[in-house]
Amino acid sequence: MNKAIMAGLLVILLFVAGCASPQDTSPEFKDLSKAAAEYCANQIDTDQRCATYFKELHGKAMKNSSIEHAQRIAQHSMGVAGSYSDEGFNPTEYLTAWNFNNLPPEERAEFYKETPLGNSSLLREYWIFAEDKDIEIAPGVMFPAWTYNGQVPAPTIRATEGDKIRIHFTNRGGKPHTMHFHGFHPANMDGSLTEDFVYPGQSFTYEFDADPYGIHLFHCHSMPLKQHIAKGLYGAYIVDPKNDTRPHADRELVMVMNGFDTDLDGENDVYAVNTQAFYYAMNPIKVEKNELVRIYLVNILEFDLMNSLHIHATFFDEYSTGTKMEPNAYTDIVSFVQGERSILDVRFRYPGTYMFHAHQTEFSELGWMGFFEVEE
Ligand SMILES: [Cu+2]
Repeated sequence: MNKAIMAGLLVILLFVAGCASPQDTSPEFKDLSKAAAEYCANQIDTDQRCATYFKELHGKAMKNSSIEHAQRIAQHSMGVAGSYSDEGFNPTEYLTAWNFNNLPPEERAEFYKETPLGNSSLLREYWIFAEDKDIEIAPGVMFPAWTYNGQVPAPTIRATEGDKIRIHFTNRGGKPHTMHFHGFHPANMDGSLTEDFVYPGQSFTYEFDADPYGIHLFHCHSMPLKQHIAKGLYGAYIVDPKNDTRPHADRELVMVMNGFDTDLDGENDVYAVNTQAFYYAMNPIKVEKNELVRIYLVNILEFDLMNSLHIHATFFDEYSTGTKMEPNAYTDIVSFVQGERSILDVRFRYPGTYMFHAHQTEFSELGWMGFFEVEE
């Protein structure tokens, strides 16, 4: 993905957020969109014509066009295909999907099973497979990924402290893979040494206790490690505390910060939270005013040393690694190295549309930017 194109897309998304009215398919509107896109696509020099065209377009859009329409035209003018395919991975669904709760019961039973253990905890069994699959990382841009269960990030695994986790893992991919979990487990469950590699066609069963409570992650630990992570083999692992004294969360969201190296030069070309560049800019995350939104945030970004999340117009409690009942910070930005993660408790005081993004502006211009839509 060309940087200038994505920068232009960002500008357009910023612009169109907030305008809503009937459609305008007039040639005049199209030309304005095209011109605006052209003059705003240079992220080095600010062209005055960018502001002029957008100002004019803004006025028209407010009167005559819908957000979707302006967005589609602007994206097309810049050579970015209009929208994500409706099939396959859905980042909105991913936010609140754990233990395959997004699947209908019969289908869910193929991948997840709970058995009471008698001591008020559960045996949670998962059926996970590695599979090579092309995934969509920007509108119309496919990436040849290595996945767990055909998606990046992998399905989220969630248990309560003290539960037993058993994972039936099968490698249907083309390289040796493993599942390496952060958390307590015996050495032979670590999935990180050569003897732990699960070769194509083979299976392995991982078993360990859910401990400690917090927000964790899992990823392939096969070699070369950076390739196996960059290709998409990772997911979030949440362990809920047995005795929870934190405020009750009204809404919970899983966010995994990642990126993709599309030209194999060891640098990311597309950045995102939950894989699809600008997805939550096009499809804002709906929350309610004053409710407690709990975000389980994980950074798995390869190649870049740091990543970050900044949320506009609010502050949040940060529970670093989620392993204590008391927050360790009250802030509006967190910065993570790879593998670092936190639970963030956020409330929005005012209704409206608020941006969230990496505060490395390069990352946000290449896709790592979205919106919360706060409703009354
Ligand atoms: Cu692997």
